[in-house]
Amino acid sequence: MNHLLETAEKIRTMEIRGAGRIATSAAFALREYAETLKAESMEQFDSMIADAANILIDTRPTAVSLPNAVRLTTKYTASTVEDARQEIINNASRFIKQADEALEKIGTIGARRIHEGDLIMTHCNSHAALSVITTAFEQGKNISVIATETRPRKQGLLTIKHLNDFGIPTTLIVDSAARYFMKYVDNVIVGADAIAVNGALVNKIGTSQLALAAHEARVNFLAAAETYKFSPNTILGELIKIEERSIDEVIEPRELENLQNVIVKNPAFDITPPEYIDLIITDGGALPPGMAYTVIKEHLGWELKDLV
Ligand code: RI2
Repeated sequence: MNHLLETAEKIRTMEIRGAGRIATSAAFALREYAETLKAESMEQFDSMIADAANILIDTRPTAVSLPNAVRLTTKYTASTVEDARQEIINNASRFIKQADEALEKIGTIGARRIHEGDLIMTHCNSHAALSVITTAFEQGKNISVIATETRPRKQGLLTIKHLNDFGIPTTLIVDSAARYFMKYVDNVIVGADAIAVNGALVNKIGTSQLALAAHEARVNFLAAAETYKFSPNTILGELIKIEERSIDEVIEPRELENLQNVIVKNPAFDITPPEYIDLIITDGGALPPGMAYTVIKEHLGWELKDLV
């Protein structure tokens, strides 16, 4: 249980972050937990696994990759502890392998949308979006990138480091400069924390402003998202919860001391409507947002009857 609790804490504090990484580290933690868990009966096993699943799911509310990974990993049909244990181990290993392969497929598919000389704008730090960019670059396309800083946690700095290591010419800008530069951009590519059944994209706060600016400037707006980031529960009409993080990420508490009339808000994500999204690059293909239901049904295998 220790490793699982440690993983949960690292996800909560964002030491482990990025919707994909959160999901695979949860699968790793559950695999290790299942390997060592001691249960006297199937009932005890069921409840221990359910508790572990909930601990992980409760760490961050928005990235649907997390509950999807946990559900796929902890789905077992066996009726003995040993068989169920093995099923979980196999599920976790399969999920981790498929997640790795998905990033590669997204890179290959997405790179076809990138052309020689393109200037790409990206936001935050998405391994899926970066897979598209670095794959296109490694194919010999002469591209460059504008990366937004991404306040408040400045994940843009991780992105510029990653791009620099590949040798990709990169410009760092503050978030508020996105529209100023949009007229020079050929493609905006961002990642996804969740995609709703209507094709709406939930991603790092500020994404929807980029989408709006891209729409206005007639610039392509692409999201890169593994199929396990689509949200089955939105079929039930559930809304994706937007995480509100501590205001300490935005401002030093002492700077607020004498400002009795001021409050600070720190939503971590926003929602981009499907009308502003040209394509979602998934491991199942480059799809228009309107195909979200098909992804949930065919790739995740969940239909309304499985959910209610
Ligand atoms: P990958 C991140 O969330 C960002 O919003 C990023 O776009 C998204 O996850 C997807 O990242 P956070 O964990 O899975 O930084 O593509 O809050 O790496």
